[in-house]
Amino acid sequence: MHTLLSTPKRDGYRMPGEFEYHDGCWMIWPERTDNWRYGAKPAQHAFVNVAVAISKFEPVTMVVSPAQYDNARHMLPEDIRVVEMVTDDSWMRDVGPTFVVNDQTGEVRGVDWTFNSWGGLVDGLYFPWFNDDHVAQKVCEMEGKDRYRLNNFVLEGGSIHVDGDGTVITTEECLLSPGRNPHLSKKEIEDTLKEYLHADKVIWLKRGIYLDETNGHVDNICNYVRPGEVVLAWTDDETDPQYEISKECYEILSKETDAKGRKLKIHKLYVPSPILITKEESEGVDSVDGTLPRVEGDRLAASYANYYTANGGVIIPLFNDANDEKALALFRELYPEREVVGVYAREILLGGGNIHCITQQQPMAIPAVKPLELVGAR
Ligand code: KQY
Repeated sequence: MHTLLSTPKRDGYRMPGEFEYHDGCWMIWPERTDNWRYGAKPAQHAFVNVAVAISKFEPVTMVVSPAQYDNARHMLPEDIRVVEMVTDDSWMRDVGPTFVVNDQTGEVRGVDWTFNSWGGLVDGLYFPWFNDDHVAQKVCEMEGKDRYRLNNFVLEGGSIHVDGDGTVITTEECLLSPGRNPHLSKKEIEDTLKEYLHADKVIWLKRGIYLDETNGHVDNICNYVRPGEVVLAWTDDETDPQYEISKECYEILSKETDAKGRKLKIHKLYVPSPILITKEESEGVDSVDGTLPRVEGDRLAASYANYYTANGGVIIPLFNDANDEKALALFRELYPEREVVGVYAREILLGGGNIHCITQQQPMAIPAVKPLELVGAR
């Protein structure tokens, strides 16, 4: 594994859309008891369900601490690879590498952004986070992938979505937040995204889901189904603060064109009714100074947009809500070529994210040039 000083754009690498073909999916085992209730056992069952659902479509690797190795190995089926690594929590979307591909040579590399626990000492969610900041490098090393490391640019994978065709969608709430890159202007942030994801256009939404503790990650409010087509978390309830946020996003998206000049087709994806933390759920979490507390009655940032697109399948969070069926029906319509699988995800939501946040795809690059031609060219 080499650390490269150039950029993916200069080297001909791009971040593919999640809907493109994957080599596999990475996850991290939950265990910290100040975020996951009751010794993280209910969350571990939920993570197993997600891993098993994804493993029907592509290989899954679960990263596990040495202390949890035996337990995780026992709870996970043997076709899920379990590897030891020390982490601070279990959000592979945000701490793992953003993989980029070279469509000519079929090579894959990792982008290793700086991770600071969603806002560092300004409004980060736990301290310290240095084990998490090493995860991308360790994954690249395990996979033998070269990496681009950005020491002066904080970003989490959940704060960007791409269409693989030149367009990035993100939110101002997150990328312009004071805890991430206050030394950079909006233009400098946009230029960095373009350079490291190989994009030509950034679409800026203002805000993410109401009360999202990540400062409004885009992956909880919007997702690409395919180039030119997105789902947007939605409510018709004008008394819900989510209404104004979703309406604002809709207005931005409907006026925009993407990098290829296409108007976007926007599908409204109704959020579940407000989900509040119960007394029992709150009491199951250890109180630790410096970690975001889980308080009874607090509203969780629930959204069906936080789903994972796998080879041949989509894995959707369910909440036992009246809108679960509506969401599943929309996904079946939008993904006729994939199997739609719902996983009950309240436990993941209680930790502050959802299925998309706990997964990271490793794309497969399909070379346009045959290997022998490459050898001949050297
Ligand atoms: O939304 C995500 N991508 C991660 C959520 C992290 C919450 C930490 N408590």
